[in-house]
Amino acid sequence: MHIDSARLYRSIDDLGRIGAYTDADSGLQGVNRLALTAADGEGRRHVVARMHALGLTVTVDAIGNVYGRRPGRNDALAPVMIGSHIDSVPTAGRFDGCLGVLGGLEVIATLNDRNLATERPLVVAFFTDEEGCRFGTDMLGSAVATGRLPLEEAWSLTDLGGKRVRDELDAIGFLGDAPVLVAPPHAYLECHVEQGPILAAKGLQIGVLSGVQAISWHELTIRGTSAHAGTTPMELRRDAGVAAARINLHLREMIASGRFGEMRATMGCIQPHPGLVNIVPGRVIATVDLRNPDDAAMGDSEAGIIGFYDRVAAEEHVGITWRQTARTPSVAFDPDVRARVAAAADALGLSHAPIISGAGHDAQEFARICPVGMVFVPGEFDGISHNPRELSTPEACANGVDVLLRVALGLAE
Ligand code: HGY
Ligand code: MN
Ligand code: MN
Repeated sequence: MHIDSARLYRSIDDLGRIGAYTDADSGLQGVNRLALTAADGEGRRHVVARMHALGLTVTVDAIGNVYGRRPGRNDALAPVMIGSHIDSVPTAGRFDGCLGVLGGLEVIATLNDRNLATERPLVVAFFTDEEGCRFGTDMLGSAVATGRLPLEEAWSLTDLGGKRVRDELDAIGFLGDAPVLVAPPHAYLECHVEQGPILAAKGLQIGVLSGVQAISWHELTIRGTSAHAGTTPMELRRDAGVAAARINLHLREMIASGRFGEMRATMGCIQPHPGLVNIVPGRVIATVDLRNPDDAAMGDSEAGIIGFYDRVAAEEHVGITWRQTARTPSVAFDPDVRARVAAAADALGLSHAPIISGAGHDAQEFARICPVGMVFVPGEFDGISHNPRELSTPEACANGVDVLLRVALGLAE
């Protein structure tokens, strides 16, 4: 039994048209469905309509997570859940997250086509603000659903414009009333594009996830003194821009030192104020994104960069305050479900290998409350992602969702 590859890819293209934009840098058509914007709301309604068309019973919870349920022969049993996200970064392609949600719907459509019932119920879900880049913390909806973040705390998060999660949920009509703590599914499955170069480089069709690396996000406020670029002697400056630049370069030096394992670091946001050519920036908002597959090395890298904040503050005569906006440890996925994913790939004659995810996923939140398995599919152009060039072929997507179908059926019987 195979899914309908053309139908799957059409559904990816259809959703990808919602929030579409022409990317100024590349000229490519990208996707911007930033969490809880009007475009996200439109994308959500599009997917909910597909859930209804597939006969699913849809519930929306108080953080805007959406669950589409297909009853099982024994409907009292815990369901097999297939989930991911459909919110995107502002410069996205059409696969990140969407492949997992639309792949889940394709699994349902394939079973409906054959009028096949399963012992356990099946649930296809998408979670609020997986990306985290608007309100500051990633896997927001799934973290609330699995009890890591309290609902009130999630509701009160604000974006850089001061808009609150709760108000934005209400504005797009997804401030649901279902309770947020999800009953632990029998298992949780997620199919996702790899978003990196490993599978393609090795000519592999499927990645069998062993887990996800640790993530740590800091938001820094660096305060100096805005001053005249021409008249202010260098020794009198308190330049917040130089302080941010030194921190950014120090991250590179830490990685080059080899003392922090496979550390990755990114200063994705560097917002100078007033940000004009002839004024020394008096304030900079900057973010630090640390990733590491090893929790001890992550801890060492956090201590190292925090110590450097103090050193730069002293040497550049600026004030640096920072807050931890996201922090998740490395997560290992369930060995039995991993074995099922590998066995499904074998049964389908698909080449596969274990892989650790470089990106965070909703699956890692569910790993605290139930067995979890993830399936990766390779991407083109070194698997580039968070970029409109993101592309996985129809065949690659169908392979991943075929594996998803087999594993879901095996778990649901
Ligand atoms: O940042 C991440 O790893 C994911 O894209 N939210
Ligand atoms: Mn994703
Ligand atoms: Mn992403």
